[in-house]
Amino acid sequence: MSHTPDKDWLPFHPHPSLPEFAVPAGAVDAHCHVFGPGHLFPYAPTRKYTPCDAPKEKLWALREHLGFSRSVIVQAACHGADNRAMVDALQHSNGSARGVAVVRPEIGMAALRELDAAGVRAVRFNFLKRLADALPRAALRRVADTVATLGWHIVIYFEAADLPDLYDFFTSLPTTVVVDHMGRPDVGKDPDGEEFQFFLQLLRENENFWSKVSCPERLSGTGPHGYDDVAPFARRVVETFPERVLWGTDWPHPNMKSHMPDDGKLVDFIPRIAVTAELQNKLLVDNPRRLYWPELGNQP
Ligand code: 0GY
Repeated sequence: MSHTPDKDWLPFHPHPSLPEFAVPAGAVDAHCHVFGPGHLFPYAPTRKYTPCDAPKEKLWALREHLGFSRSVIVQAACHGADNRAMVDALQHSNGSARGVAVVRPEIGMAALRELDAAGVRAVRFNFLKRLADALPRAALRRVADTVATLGWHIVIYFEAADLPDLYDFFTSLPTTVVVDHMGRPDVGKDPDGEEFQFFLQLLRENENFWSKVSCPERLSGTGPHGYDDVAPFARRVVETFPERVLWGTDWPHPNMKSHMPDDGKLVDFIPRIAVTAELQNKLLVDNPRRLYWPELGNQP
């Protein structure tokens, strides 16, 4: 074993159920990760957690089991800015996966173009201190300006309590901006309350902002697999911004402590937040294709 996972690390579900909800043809899992394997792609020395390996072969098997066609692989914090595991997965995906990278501010254009050729279409800015040390905003701003020239977008991960401080920085970004997991609302609060309304304002007033409506398992206080407290928040975002929402499994569910979700049951949560076939199609097919595979047009 090239590494020892954290003592309280929960491994991904070994045998997820078959979902009852059949996702539409061409569905995209727009938020998932690969970890290692550590003996091929070592975890970053600066990492804040050490996971169990979750290699690309397991990701492809899960995707098929759940009925999805494509994946967007988000560079995981445990690999720092070493994107090799993610890029290797993209390069073995036959064009069926795109990537979101984490980069150092000093990265040059040649390295960015290599990532682009592999299928990377975005960078992620992570503001969760338990996952990564945030870079100064001036450095992030330089990265943003550079990746904008490649037509990439920016994925941001933050918690609701930090949005007031980050709002002006976010709205100054020059690209499409995708918010992870609805900006991690406190779902014990009222969706009509100040905190979530502020998040909705971010999307309403900035048409370049999108949201992933993923991760009920992370946000829920009421727990699996109903996630009843998350449903009204996610449904509100899907119905208010149907053209700017994405969904992902978040497999292999890093840093879950309360429970490890059954991925089949996560898929069964989708019709509770996107309640019509039209909304499901936008969420799972049209929107992610527009962002990650625009060149496909109307091809299957
Ligand atoms: C997620 C959430 C988490 C982890 C990461 O890069 C990561 O390690 O994103 C988390 O711990 O909340 O989106 O996977």
